[in-house]
Amino acid sequence: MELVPQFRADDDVATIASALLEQGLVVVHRGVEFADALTADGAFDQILDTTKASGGGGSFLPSNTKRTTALVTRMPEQISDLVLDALTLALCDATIKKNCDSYQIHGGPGALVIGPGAEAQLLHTEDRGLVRYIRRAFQTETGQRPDLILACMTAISEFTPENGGTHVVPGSHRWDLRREAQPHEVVAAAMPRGSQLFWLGTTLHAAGPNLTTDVWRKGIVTTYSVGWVRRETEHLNEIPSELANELDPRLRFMLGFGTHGALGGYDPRHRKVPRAMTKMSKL
Ligand SMILES: O=C(O)CCC(=O)C(=O)O
Repeated sequence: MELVPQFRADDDVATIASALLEQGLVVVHRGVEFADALTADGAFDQILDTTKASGGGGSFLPSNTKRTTALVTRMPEQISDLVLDALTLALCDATIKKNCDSYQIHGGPGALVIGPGAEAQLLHTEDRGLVRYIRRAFQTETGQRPDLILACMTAISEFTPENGGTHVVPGSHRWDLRREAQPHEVVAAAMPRGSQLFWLGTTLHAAGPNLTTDVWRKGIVTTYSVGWVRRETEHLNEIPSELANELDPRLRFMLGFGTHGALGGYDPRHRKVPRAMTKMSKL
């Protein structure tokens, strides 16, 4: 098995899922058409053109990074297809569904674009925002953490070790949080436009350095989480009710317009809210 297991979209989903659970990450090659469908109308590039680069100076993001989360609002049709993609949902089913009734969109979908000169980001895990509270509330240590998050990076441009291709640490998803990766354990996940990198919420990863002088590494990142944790991106604040009403009901539900068991209810007599779903099973 390669360090970063590689698959094609028509490979057996169960095989892809078992490599994801075993190594903590996989790359799935989907062909350039997959990215073309997301960018053909020019909306994505327009969003990038109007987004200022930021980061650096000791912040979480590397310098010269363009990042924006509000893609559902700005390119809803393409994002709906991306987020509800059957293979992606099958991988959510195989990883985080066992720990919830239904999963949700945790962070993004957002553009994550690394510009020339950006330095390497510090390795981190996607569950870092949750695990500190789990540890505090349950007074447990973090040797083995449950699968609560699945992340997906779609390559809108080619990802290479030179232009900021995501750094990943295969196998780190089962490490204790205190273990630091050694340089020889870190791999740059190279992939062509249209491919997708999936990693578990417990897998160490980071944006790689962009050593080029003129290449922008462009990606769209979406994270999914079990439906009972607080989302990293609060879509209810970001998405206007009129747009929410037009969205695919499954997408609307996964953005938080619905409940998870007894969680997330409200009294609909007092405010006109988007057509919220009470149960995913009704969709
Ligand atoms: O841009 C990347 O490749 C990964 C970035 C990342 O993990 C983050 O900003 O949280």
